[in-house]
Amino acid sequence: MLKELEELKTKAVSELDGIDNLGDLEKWRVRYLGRKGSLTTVLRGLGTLSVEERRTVGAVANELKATLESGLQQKQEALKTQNLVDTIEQTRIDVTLPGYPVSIGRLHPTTRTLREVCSVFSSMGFQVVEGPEVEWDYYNFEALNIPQDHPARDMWATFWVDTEGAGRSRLLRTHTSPMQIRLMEKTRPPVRAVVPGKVYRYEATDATHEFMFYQVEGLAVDKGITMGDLKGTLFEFARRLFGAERKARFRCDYFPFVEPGVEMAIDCFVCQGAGCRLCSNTGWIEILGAGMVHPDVLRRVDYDPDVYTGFAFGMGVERIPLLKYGIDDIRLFYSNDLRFLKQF
Ligand code: YSA
Repeated sequence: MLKELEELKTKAVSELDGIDNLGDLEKWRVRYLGRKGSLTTVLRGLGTLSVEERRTVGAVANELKATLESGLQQKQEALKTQNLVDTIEQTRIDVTLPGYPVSIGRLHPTTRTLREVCSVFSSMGFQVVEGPEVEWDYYNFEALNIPQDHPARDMWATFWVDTEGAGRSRLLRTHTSPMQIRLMEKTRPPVRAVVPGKVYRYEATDATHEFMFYQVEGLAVDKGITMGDLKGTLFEFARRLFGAERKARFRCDYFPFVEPGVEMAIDCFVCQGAGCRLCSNTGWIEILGAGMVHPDVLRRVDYDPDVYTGFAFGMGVERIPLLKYGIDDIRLFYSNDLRFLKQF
């Protein structure tokens, strides 16, 4: 029996030495010290021995039990400490590593241009106001001398929101000019304002045309305002935005709400005026329509055209970065291609 205990000790201690995880340690405990474990079975069998044998074998068996229990406890503590060290190792952060770069956002080229345009006009004494994108037929057309069935409506074929009948239908505004009426209805002269905002047109898109784009409307009404003021203001604007070396051109144009009407164009940056695909072989890119506010428009808002005169203009905002940065397709602005947008 003593020999059996000696062998059991050798085996148990050597197995315990080789254990490197808590799962195996538990199995070891059950194998030797559990209810049906090897040592427990020996201890239970002591009753069958003679008194003399029981004394000797009992003492050795109890000593072995104490040895195994203390070995178990030491191993448990060692493995727990090792586990903790492993966890710390695995979750350790190297604070000396470089951090992830934070990508910095930037303003969309249209937003930058809008701010630039508004700041030039602010410096000339114009206030900046905004208006609704869903507009009444009355403000978008009727009040601007474009009644139902007027051919000028054709060039602004558009997105209707609802159609309740003459003057009471609503649409996505086709230009920012309705704000001329809204402004004059609310204020008495002198008026000097610019209106940035989105406009919408049912348009076949190409390199210079989008179906949604931005305009900045300008309006100045006072006593004694002339065509010379309009030209001076817009040429100064072009000089500040494009630089003195770029050419600006004024030409007659027709808009029902001005008399006379003009368009302003800047020489094409791609072909320097020689003619190319971007400028439709004209050498010029139109950036705005303008003119002297029509007397009927002034009368409609209760301004006396014999006392007050005014000029107005409406410019295409995307055409400005097109000309300034040499972008050859307006559709790039809203196609959300980061390779394009990150250049600004
Ligand atoms: C005219 C006289 C005034 O007293 C006041 C305003 C105006 C402008 C008028 N309301 C208007 O919208 N004229 S426009 O149709 O010729 O557009 C003005 C400018 O918007 C154009 O010169 C062009 O630069 C830009 N534009 C027009 N259609 C566009 C466009 N830009 C991008 N995509 C389109 N589809």
